[in-house]
Amino acid sequence: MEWIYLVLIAVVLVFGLGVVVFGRRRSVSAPPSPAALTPARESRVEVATESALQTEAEPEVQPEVQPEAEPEAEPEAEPEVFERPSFRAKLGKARGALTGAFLGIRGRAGIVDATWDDLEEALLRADVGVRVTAELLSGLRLRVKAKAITDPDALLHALQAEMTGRLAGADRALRFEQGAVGSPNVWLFVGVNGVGKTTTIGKVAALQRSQGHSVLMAAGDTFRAAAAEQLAAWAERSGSEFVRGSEGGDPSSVIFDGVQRAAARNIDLVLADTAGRLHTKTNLMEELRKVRRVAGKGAGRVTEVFLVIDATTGQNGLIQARQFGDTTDVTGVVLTKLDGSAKGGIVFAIETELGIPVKLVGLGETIGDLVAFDPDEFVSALFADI
Ligand SMILES: Nc1nc2c(ncn2[C@@H]2O[C@H](COP(=O)(O)OP(=O)(O)OP(=O)(O)O)[C@@H](O)[C@H]2O)c(=O)[nH]1
Ligand SMILES: [Mg+2]
Repeated sequence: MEWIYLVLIAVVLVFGLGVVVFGRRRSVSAPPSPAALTPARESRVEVATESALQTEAEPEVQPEVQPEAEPEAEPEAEPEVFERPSFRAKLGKARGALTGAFLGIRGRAGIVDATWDDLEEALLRADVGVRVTAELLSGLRLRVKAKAITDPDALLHALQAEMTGRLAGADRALRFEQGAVGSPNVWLFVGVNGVGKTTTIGKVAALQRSQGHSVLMAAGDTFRAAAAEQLAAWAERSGSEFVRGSEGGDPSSVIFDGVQRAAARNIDLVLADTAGRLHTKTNLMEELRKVRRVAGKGAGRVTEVFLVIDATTGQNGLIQARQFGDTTDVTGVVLTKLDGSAKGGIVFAIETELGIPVKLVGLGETIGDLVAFDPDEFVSALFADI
């Protein structure tokens, strides 16, 4: 009987030992609980979704959990490559205003009184202005009288040369100073409502980015929220950084902040938008004077103040230029919408009467439709159909 007890005890011992060993093996090969990884995954998502533009501070990273979770810089948009539009192709309307008169003049056998009347009317209609028209014609009359010019063809060629000559010699280079690091160039855009300031900033940004400059846009038009959004879309399109303030806020401080941000990030160029305003509104012009002053107070240097003028406005553009020039020390004019205007002659009035160079010309609504003003090409385009 005793041996039966001994056998039973042995069986129980062997079974117990087996259970202990098997249990240990299971606990060694079990996978870690999913909860152990959760914090690492969360920190990654946070870093990846944080926009570099929206935060001042560097996003926090937890190297001991996920050393590879470095914040990835937003890939900068590649500068767009676009074809430069030609004056000749875009100035159909401006040319049309002159072509009819020129063809009438060429159709006559000689230079007669009606020739001078036609010329005068055409130049005034093209917005060349009373003073410049009178000067151009009196010079030509003297040459005809002296028999230096004897036929209508020669007269028109002489007019073309005179017009080109009047625009020669102006310094149209865009002022960009290669300065100390952290001291961006600031280009300010001013003008009356709807002339094309914001659109021009978008086009200028694209051009400057394609030339290798880094650009920040400051939404100094705090008058309407939509204005900042319009500028933000151009910033995204051109791969520029963007700073805005609150609606109704002080435009000077938005632009000042933009300049400081650009300086901190070693950005080369700040393009500052402003709200459109009538040159006759004294308080708004005073606000602009302050914007101009404050823009140069911080780390940046205001190297250009562009007055944007809509070519379809005609002679009123001259009055605008005078007022804005007095208030903000305008350094150059951007003449927009020349593609849709028969009044390109305003270029002559602005340059001759005010001495402000036309530096850029808008030839359409798309990002590539901005060109450096080239007087030869411009005047040739006006005379192209004769
Ligand atoms: N055809 C043509 N249209 C242009 C040109 N430049 C601007 N525009 C158009 O003009 C309109 C007004 O342009 P904006 O850039 O909003 O003008 P703005 O001066 O910023 O206007 P405010 O901010 O309201 O003062 C838009 O429809 C532009 O597409 C140009 O060179 N040619
Ligand atoms: Mg605007």
